Amino acid sequence: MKKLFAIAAMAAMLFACNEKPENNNNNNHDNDEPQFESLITVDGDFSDWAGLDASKVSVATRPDGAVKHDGLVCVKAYADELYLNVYLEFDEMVIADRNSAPFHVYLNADGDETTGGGDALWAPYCAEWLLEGNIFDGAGGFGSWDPGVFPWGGEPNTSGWEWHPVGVPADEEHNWGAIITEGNGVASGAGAGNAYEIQIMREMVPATWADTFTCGFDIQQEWSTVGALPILNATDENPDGATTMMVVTIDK
Ligand SMILES: [Ca+2]
Ligand SMILES: [Ca+2]
Repeated sequence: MKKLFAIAAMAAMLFACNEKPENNNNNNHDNDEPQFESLITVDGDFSDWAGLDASKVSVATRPDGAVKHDGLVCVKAYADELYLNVYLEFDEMVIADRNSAPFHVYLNADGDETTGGGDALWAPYCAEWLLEGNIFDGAGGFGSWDPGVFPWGGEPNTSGWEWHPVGVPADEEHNWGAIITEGNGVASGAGAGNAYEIQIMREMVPATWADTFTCGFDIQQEWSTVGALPILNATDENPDGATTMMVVTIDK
């Protein structure tokens, strides 16, 4: 009888042991589901950008001649299934202070020109979101750009610094208007030389994302814009070189 009990107990144990691998198999099935891998890796090695289908990459370059905010030389944007990837080159003569260089991404994420507002550099003013972070680490080296997220709280189609939820003051108590503060994993970045790459996880920005959206980029020193793209040459009629934002279509 004892023996029989022992056999039954062993059988139960075996059954229990068998259950585990089965569960693991189930987990493995979950893991077998195709996981998205971006063609861009945030590592400060920019050779991956050369491998992209150029027809799917949006590019803005600083024009020759007089440019009011000439600190950005080139910006590329590539939106894949998950991310908005951004590559930028800055002018080291302009971005001389590596302690603080806020980089902004203005997003007309919904692609709707009747919503949002924005910066006077890009018309129409229709960005619903602003991402703000520093590309440097505050100690002279590159850091990982992990921006705060600010919603447009001003009147539609107006410009100014109205980056806060409607009715919420943009003061220290309210994180200066950010609904997600810097350092919460919205994006990551890495740099080398005078170039930098960024990967923004789109679903971390609580936006309505259109398949085709527009964006503008600026970089600052001492909290003043010194570089912007897209931008046109400065003229008497258009001293800021204001233009339209960059058009990006998600590569699905
Ligand atoms: Ca890379
Ligand atoms: Ca909009």
